[in-house]
Amino acid sequence: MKIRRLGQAVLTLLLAGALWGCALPEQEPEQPRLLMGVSQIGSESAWRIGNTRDIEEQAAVYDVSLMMENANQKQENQIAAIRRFIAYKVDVIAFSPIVEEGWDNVLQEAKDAGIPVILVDRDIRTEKKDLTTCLIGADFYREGVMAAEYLIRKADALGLEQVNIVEITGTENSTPMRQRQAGFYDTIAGDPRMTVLESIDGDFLKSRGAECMRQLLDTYGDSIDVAFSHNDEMTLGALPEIEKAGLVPGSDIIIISIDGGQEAIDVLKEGKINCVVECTPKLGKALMETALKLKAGEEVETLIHPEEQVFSDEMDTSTIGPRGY
Ligand code: GYE
Repeated sequence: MKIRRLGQAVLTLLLAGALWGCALPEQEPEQPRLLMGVSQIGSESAWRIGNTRDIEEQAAVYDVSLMMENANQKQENQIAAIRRFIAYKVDVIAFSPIVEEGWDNVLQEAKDAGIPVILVDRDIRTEKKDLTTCLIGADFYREGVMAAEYLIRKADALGLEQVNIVEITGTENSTPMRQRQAGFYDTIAGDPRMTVLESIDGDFLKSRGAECMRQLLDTYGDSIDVAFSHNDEMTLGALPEIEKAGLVPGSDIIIISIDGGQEAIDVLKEGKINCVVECTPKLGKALMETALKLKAGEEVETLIHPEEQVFSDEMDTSTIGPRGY
């Protein structure tokens, strides 16, 4: 008897539970683990587009909710975006500063609001301390060194006695422009064969790469031995200009590029580019992991450089796999 009553009681409880369950209001959707504001520079290159895509993909993998804003190559748009992120009280701000100077005020505002800032890809210059937590980006100085080391090997292989270089640089005052140039110049400085005829600002844009190359060809004609371009887009803009001038890129002029996007690698395989130093845009995974650590109050590495390599006519280029950007 007792046992039957107990059974009935359990059944009643179960039924009540089930009914209660049905009557429950819909559960709130789970909160994302973290809300991140990202100020991206723009869409100037395959590198940049690949970087944006990678950040979005990795955010989905790590269940991070993104507010992603494209600044269309304008510093003031980046500053406005960071201010919106602060007003929105995001957990973490990540941004890729178009140039190195001019961020002190807005970053102080983020600091005062208690929001950690992660630098992605490029660095800032400031007198103030602790405005940002860390930098996740390539070692641009090393990229410049690798480009110059390739050139020295190439000059040796061809037995060149004099090497006239033209340089098309990335955006003035940006970290990759400054450091790629410094690494390249420091490395060729010890080689008396090397002369930089001229360096012009191509702003990392394909159209500017073409303009710069036209101008350089007008001035120096076929005395140019090498074109060192700070990114693939400018290189791809410059190549047709060299051909229009009746010269063959890859043999009449040694072409050195940086990034390693698919299009440039295809042209390297065709022999019109001699060397491409890799700069990977795949920084999303390290970014998400760092942001989650910051939210959890854990220590983070202050500098994360991805591994990079050199692709060139010194290797069997048919072994280079798909690049993904
Ligand atoms: O090389 C270029 C892009 O900051 C590393 O910016 C990045 C550079 C990259 O537009 O293609």
